[in-house]
Amino acid sequence: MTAAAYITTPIYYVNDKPHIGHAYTTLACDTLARFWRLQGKDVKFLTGTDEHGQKVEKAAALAGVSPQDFVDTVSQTFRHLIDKMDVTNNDFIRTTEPRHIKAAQALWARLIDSGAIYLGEYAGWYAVRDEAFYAESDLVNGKAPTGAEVEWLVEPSYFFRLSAYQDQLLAYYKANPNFIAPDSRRNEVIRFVEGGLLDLSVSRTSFKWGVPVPGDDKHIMYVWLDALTNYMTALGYPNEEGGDFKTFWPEAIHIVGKDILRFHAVYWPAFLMAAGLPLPRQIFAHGWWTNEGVKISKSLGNTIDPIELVDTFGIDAVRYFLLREVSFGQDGDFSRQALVNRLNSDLANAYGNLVQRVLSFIYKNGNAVVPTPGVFTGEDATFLTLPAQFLAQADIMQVNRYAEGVWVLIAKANQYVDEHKPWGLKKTDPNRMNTVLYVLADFIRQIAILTQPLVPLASAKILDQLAVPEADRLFCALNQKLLSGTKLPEPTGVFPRVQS
Ligand code: ME8
Repeated sequence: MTAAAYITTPIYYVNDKPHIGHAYTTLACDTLARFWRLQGKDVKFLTGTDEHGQKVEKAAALAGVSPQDFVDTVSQTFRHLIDKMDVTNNDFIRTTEPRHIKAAQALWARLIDSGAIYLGEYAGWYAVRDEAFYAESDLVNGKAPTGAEVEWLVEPSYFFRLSAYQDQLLAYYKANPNFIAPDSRRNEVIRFVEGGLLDLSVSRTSFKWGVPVPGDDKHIMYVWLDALTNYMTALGYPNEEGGDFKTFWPEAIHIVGKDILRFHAVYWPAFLMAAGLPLPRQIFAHGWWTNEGVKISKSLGNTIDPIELVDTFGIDAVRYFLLREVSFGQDGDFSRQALVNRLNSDLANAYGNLVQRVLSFIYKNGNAVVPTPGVFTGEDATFLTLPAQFLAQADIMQVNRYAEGVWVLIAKANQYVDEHKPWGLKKTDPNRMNTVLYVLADFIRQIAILTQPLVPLASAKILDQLAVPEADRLFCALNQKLLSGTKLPEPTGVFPRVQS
């Protein structure tokens, strides 16, 4: 049976246009999805937009359009970004779709049935920007800890009995140490839950733009309860017997920024426990990007437009930089100079040069076919096993380490070229020259298979230049060999140098 994998990005708010932070999460998920497909897994990859809530209602009013028109337009900008970045999601969910409203209401009904939701009254400090209530003790200088403005709100509200799930959550974290990753984030969540949980207000009557509470449509559902359900909607929930839900739900990995970890690692599992539904496999929280050392924010006007970056540098370069530059899980700083430096050193100099010098030499001096090797030395044979050895112990959840590891192999290939100097062998030992070139070409083939999740366009181009059939590009093809005598196309440069 083929193993299944299910990966999700957060669904992004449509009150603003996409920026580098959104692009980062989506590209990280795309890289993991591509990696698992190369392992032969059946992968479902979901992204989408979070379209309800007071923030959106207010933004639409400000723009002078209906909330629906507003969300239709902004959601499109997120789809556009995905197309632009060649993201391989198989579904794009919008919380205003009928399939989602049905799923959110079905989950609500189950929480009512299990007695986990009750009607009460809410009074508290509400921050529209965060879509969250804060206790008096949370406020910093009269504002939310995030800096958002708060307002005092009293309204009838349904509550979720979050307080009843403290022990069950802590027991679950303990029994499933990989449920929250990385470890530092897991410890943070455990400390938070140990500090005690209050029941959570899960409905609103003060505005209208949301999923109506079944049977009491003066209330709309709290946007986070609505939003989190998206991950199940896309698998056909409330149809739990459907193949997709059964196959993919237990495999779910939610990749989120650290800002929304609490919603995913505390509220979401508690909702699911209360509804008697299985929990996702993992919540992974990545770190936060700053821009040249400064927090990214609309009000500071320093957001980075991913579309502009892709237009300037190409998608492979942008994704390589973002994924390679920081440890997956840690914060990172974006700087244009760092991006240019990395492109020139890692992509153009190390990888691009290797491919270009080996393939052009074969093209010009080897009749443009895969060379026929003589006998391999022990060193040649060992060298050719390095990529598979590396892959066997690679962990794609440490995606920057994966990139580092592949680039160590690239450095080894460059070293092999320098040590064995195929061009110098042309006159003295053409047989050995062909062996060296064959070893290098096959090593490049293997590297290009490994780089597919990181730089998919360039990797495909390199594999095309080695005439590797589409069907032979999965990880299981690493151990195959290039077929001597196969005609090769004229090589062209893969990574241009960038002016700094
Ligand atoms: O929170 N660095 O949506 P959102 C890294 N709708 N990642 C960043 C980032 C930055 N500076 N800025 C944003 C929401 N992100 C909810 C989610 S899910 C059921 C509902 C990324 O549009 C990061 O993934 O505010 C963060 O968690 C997400 O965008 C927040 O997106």
